[in-house]
Amino acid sequence: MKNSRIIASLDLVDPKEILDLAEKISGEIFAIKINWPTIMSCGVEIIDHLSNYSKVICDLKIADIPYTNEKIANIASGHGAWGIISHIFPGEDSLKAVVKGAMGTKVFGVVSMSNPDSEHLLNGNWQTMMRIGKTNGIYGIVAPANNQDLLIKIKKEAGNLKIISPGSIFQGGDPLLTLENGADYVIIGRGIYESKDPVEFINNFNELCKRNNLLGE
Ligand code: BMP
Repeated sequence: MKNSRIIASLDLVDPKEILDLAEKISGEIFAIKINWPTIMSCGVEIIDHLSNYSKVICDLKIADIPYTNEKIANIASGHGAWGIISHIFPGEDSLKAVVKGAMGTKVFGVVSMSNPDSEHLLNGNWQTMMRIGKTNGIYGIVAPANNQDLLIKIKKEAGNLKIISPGSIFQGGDPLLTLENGADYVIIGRGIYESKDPVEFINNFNELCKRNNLLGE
């Protein structure tokens, strides 16, 4: 579905299972996100294979020195990633290297996280990280679906940056409210792949978005 607001986080480790599910849902979502468990279990080629079905966002949360960051981003881009998620906290030099290595693949920067203890270290610095992101060519940011107060504040200052939000359902967030409060896309993992019928779950959520005038362009 061209205008779906769902990014399906397929954090599965069996290549057949992930490709079968990707085939079933690809027409009804915006993109698929994969993370380290999938890439480490299935190999980096899983990015190429999934790209046959959908846009693929590689959630690598890159957080290293510039030299290493550039290489990581470049490998993901070379395998067809549509998007890459990077940390911003290591600093401007490190983020610049991600954007350079990404070669046009869209970079999403983490400005806050959904795990409760991210309040202690990371989340308080979201404004600085967002400023660094904006001035270094990122396409979007990651902000939590289970912390609506923070999401609303982040939305007010996000400008053109797309907001993608994890933390719904299994982490307590409400995906519809997350879109209402300004996220462009909700990232949903276990809520989809652990549901009895992932296709039905996705169709129902797309329908709910439609009824609430929340379908994207
Ligand atoms: P789930 O819907 O099953 O909780 O999955 C959420 C996904 O989003 C996981 O891949 C997780 O690593 C990722 N994520 C998150 O949950 N919170 C964040 O702040 C950033 C993430 O990338």
